[in-house]
Amino acid sequence: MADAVHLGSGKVRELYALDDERLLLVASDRISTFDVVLPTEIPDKGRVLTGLAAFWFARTRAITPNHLLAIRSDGRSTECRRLEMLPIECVVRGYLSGSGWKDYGKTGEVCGHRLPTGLRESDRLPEPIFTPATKATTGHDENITGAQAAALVGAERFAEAERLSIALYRSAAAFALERGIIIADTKFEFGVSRDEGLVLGDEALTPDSSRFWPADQYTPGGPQPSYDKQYVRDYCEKIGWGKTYPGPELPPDVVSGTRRRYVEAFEQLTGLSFDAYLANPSVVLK
Ligand code: PZK
Repeated sequence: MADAVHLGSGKVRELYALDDERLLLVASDRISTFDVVLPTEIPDKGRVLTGLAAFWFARTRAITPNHLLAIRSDGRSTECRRLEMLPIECVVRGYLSGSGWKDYGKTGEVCGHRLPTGLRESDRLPEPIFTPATKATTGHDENITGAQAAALVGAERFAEAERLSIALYRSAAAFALERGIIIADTKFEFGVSRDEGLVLGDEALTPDSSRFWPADQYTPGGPQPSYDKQYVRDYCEKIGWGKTYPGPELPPDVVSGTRRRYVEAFEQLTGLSFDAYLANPSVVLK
């Protein structure tokens, strides 16, 4: 890291430049809930997310190339190809939740997709839909229509990003469902490379970039428990935190229960023991 230049911070990640062509993406153990980063860390959370994203990069390479070059031995840092990132978030929704549910309630549409009437919160959609959003530098990403997204990236790039995003979601959601996890929705970020066109970047198909629900508890008609963050949310509700900065410290049982859920998601999806990942992070690439 001696000559890595810090480029930016996400809520829970750091980005460094290694040279003109390569970046280092480092996932911390920080956790956010209700958009606030909490003062207590979840041990190994960054390693779980890094390992899961790398696992998905390896098993979606037939659908799209990606930016991953190497996982470092710490299990939380990845070397990535530097890309020209598209200025849109490529969101795919297979279920009606979050801002999609809100927009549907107001207009019957989500990002210009007219949906059937009578859908309930968390219902599965007849087909997954591509619901792009702008990248807000501060505050919240804003849902936009396909026409608005196409105006930002060009019609051809937009059509390709939509096709790849839907294909990635279908493949991953089917795989995860067989392993007891519903991926209700997910966000992809694509970049462009000279020779390969659109390349999948960022961190993909993790519980931080997606809504993971436990399939065995799925009950549409209301909000679903979060696979990973439910203990944290329940604790925050219990103590009556106002959901504005600063967030509360988490007690040890909430930390350990939450860590267990992250590790469980990793093990269920990859079929690998998390200890095997810690011993040699590259096991997820095989
Ligand atoms: C890139 N971010 C988001 C911000 C983070 C992450 N392969 C790439 N090439 C060029 N730029 C990016 C990527 C990727 N991935 C990603 N911003 C730029 C971001 C802050 C901290 F960890």
